[in-house]
Parts: sequence; C-alpha cells; structure tokens
Amino acid sequence: MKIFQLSIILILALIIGSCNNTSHRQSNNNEEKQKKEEPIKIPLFDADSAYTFVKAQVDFGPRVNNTKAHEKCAVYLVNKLKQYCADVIIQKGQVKAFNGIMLNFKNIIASFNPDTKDRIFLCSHWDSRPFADQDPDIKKHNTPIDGANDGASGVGILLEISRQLNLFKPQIGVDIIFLDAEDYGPPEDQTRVEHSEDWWGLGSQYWAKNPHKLNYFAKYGILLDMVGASHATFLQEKYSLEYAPDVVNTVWNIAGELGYSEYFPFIQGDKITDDHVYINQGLNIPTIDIIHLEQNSKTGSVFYPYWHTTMDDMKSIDKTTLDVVGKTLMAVIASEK
Ligand code: AHN
Ligand code: ZN
Repeated sequence: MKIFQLSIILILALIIGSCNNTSHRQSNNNEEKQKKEEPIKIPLFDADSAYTFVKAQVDFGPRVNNTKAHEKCAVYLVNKLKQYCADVIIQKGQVKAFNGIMLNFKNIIASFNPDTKDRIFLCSHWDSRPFADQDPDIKKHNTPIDGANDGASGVGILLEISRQLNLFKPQIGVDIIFLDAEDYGPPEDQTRVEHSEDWWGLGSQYWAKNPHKLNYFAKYGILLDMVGASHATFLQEKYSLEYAPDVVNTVWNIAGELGYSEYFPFIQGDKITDDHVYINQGLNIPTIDIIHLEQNSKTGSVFYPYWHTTMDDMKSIDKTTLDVVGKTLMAVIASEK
C-alpha cells in the first residue's frame, strides 16, 4: 500500500514537474520570439508641440533678413534653445546678397553633450524668402513669403527634438544648427547674375568657413528643408547620395522600419544646391538633405508645389508629416550608441 501511494506521489510530482518545465520552456521560447520580432521602439516626439513651434515663427511674419520680424524671431529661437540646452552660441555677421545689399545674419547653434567627441548635427534654415517669385500671380512676385514649410517646418521639428533631448539625454553629442540667409537667392527672372547658385545658402557658407567652435567636427549632418507639407515625399537628393550615401541609407532604412517608406522612398531625386552642399565641401562632414521633392516626368524632380509662393503658409502644414520626420530623426539619434 505505502509503496503504491509513494509511487503515485512520485508520478504526480514528475508530471507536475514536467508540466512546469514545458510551460517554462514555452515562455522562454515566447520571450525569444518577442525579442526577435520586437518592433523598433516608437521614439518620443510630440507633433503638436512641433506644430506650435512652427506657428510661433510664422506669427512673427516673414523672417526676411534686415527686418523686425527676423530680429524678433532670432530672440525667440535663442530663448527657446536656452530653455532646453545650456550651450547656445549665436554667430553674428554680415554677408553680401546678389543685389549688393548687406544682410545681417545670425546662425544659432545649441550643443547637447558639448564635450563629447562622438557627435552629429541637425540643421535647417530659419530665414524666409523675400520674394514669392514662383507664385502663379505675377503681382505677388515681390511679396515676402511666410515660409511655413520653407524654413519654419524644419526649425519647428528641431526645437521639439531639442525639448526631447533635454528630457531624455542622448548618449552622443548633438548640435542643433539654425542657419540664416539661405533663401535670399536671385529671383527667377534674374538668374543671369553670375554664379547664381552661390547666392543661396549664405549663412551655411559662412558657418562652413567659420565653424562656431575651433576644429569643429561631427560624424555626419542632416539638413531639413520643407519637411511639413501633407503627403510630402523625400526623394534621395543626388548631392546627398554623392557625398553621404551611407547616411542616406541609414536614415531611409530607419524611416522604413518605422513604417514611413511612403514619405522616404528609395527613389533618386535631382541635385539641389542647398545648405548641405557648402558643408560637405567646406568642412568635409558627410551631410544629407531631407528635402521635399516630387517626381516629374519632364524635369526629373520638382520642389514641393507651393515652393516660393504665397501659399507656403500654415494651411500647408500637416502634423502627420512633422511627426514622421521628427520620429525618424529621434530614432536616428537613439540608434547612435
Ligand atoms: C536653388 O534654387 C539653387 N536652391 C534652392 C534651395 C532652397 C531654397 N531650399 C529652399 N529654398
Ligand atoms: Zn526657399
């Protein structure tokens, strides 16, 4: 009898033990599976906040060099950055425009982890164009533009990223750079002025020759240009592919992992003379341009439809696009260990 009872208990114990074991093994398997299939973490970025930052700039009026709105907006940007970052530098100066006018400019730079050697930078121009020379209405060709998309969108995203970097300290060094006097290039009907391309990006040309810190270096840079319109497409701009193919690949792959491949298609776009060109050439830092380009059967690629028109206002800004670009950049920063 006793032996019988004992053997029953033993058998039960074995059964329970093996049950436990299998269930344990199963949960282990599940954990492994979960680890393998774990989707990329959704980065922290608040599109409502970014939108507010875009609107605040546009509310000053067109931020054309040598105007009150431009001056007031600079104060706003510096104060905002100082709220999130202890190391803010203003680079002031004058540059000559295509028409001989001397433009007062301010490049504004915030450095997170300023002493870290391992660093990247994110930049965008903050000035707005003095003439809507692409407007369908010729009478408006001398009207300054709001530049909600062309200017304020990139800066709005970078202000929100600065706010986030202050809350969740990054491991690498990150410089946020607001470049000035990008959009004072000669109007469409005056492109016969000599070297017409180089009258653009005056702030970045200055910075690339006189970086804000001695021997400044970063692993790579990312320029944002027109990153807030609905259903924007960021074709892979050709200078970026020439100067920084690996950076293009990394950023577009991360965007794809987040489910944003409609915004970031693996499609080549034309060469655009933008701020990143002068940085690539002057500082040898591989720098890409995330710029709204659309495919066009005749010319290859074209800019965002309201480019340099009076329709580039707050109505053209879509929070979803701000979110897509902001989250992609936060994931890029987080991927840097
Ligand atoms: C040229 O048209 C040569 N560059 C345009 C760069 C630009 C202006 N991006 C925004 N506004
Ligand atoms: Zn422009």
